[in-house]
Amino acid sequence: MEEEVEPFYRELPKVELHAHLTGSVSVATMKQLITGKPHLNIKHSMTTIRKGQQRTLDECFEVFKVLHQLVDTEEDLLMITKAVIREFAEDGVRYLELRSTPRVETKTGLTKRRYVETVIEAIRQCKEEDIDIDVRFLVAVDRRNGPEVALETVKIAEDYMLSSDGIVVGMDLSGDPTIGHGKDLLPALQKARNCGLKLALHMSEVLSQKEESELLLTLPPDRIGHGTFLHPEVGGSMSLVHKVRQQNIPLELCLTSNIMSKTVESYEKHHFLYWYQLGHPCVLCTDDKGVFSTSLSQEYQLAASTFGLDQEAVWMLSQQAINCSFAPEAVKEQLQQRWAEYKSQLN
Ligand code: 6MZ
Repeated sequence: MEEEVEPFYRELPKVELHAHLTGSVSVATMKQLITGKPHLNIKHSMTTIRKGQQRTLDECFEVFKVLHQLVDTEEDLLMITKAVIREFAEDGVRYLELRSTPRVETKTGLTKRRYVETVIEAIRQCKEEDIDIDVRFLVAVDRRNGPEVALETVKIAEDYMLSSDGIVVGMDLSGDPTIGHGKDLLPALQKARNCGLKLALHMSEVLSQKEESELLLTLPPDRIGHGTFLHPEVGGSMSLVHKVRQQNIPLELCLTSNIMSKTVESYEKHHFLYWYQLGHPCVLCTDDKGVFSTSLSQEYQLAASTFGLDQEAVWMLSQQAINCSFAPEAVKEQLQQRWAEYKSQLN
């Protein structure tokens, strides 16, 4: 799959803003984990959806359960995080925001705080190893776990935002969109916002989330994940579109993920086009590069071939993502410079 990507897309410097850690684990790393835990009896076909295959969103969430069984110690977590970061860097990603849900594994003694510390440690080690990528961490709330766990997660995120030298920058709201309601999570998200954490929220990933999206937009979030059903052509509303546009909230768009999990019918019908034509900030992302067998350079190539974008438009799409990131201003400026240098070599 990787060799199908043209060098231009691989060499293009890229920003990845929507990547779930466990879903980003590659086939190679997964093989290593499966081999190391034969007693779990997990087959590789249970962890990845191959090109051309599709699953329902429900089935995708079953895949995550299998993956969580495979990653249940600090050592596993450190190993997968470093591998994922290395792979993104090899794919030309120069700035990455990884998101992950802190988990407890009683059998191995993994706690939520050790989980967050281990991810931070992996990010630090990659920096020490001079891997050419700036990595930040968004602590994720799984909506399935309800308001109390959400509040607990916000507290954890707040503590590490203050002690991680800028590595923890925000929070994500994710998980099965058909379970729970955003209104119950609003107090926790409000609290996160008030203490300075940035918010990247999954919104309108399925049609039934219309009312919830209205509510979440009152926060407002700093970025929207997917936003598949926001616009009226697919059952959303102009009111939602207006609110998103008025507040200029960037959308994180994951083409392959949406096709493979059957929330979008085809690449041609992806809502990227709707928002892109409005001139609204759209950021191409992978979502779960391991589960959906993709890479960020592949997503750029797919967007270019599907929507007829030339190299200049592709470069602009990737450059625009810098300003949608939660990086400090000084980092954004450095990235802008790097992108400009790359462009001057292109011409
Ligand atoms: C919503 C998703 C997702 O947190 O263990 N996740 N949530 N929609 C999606 N679209 C396909 N893909 C992944 O990574 C896995 C977790 O990320 C969320 C789910 O909560 C999943 O359990 P971590 O690193």
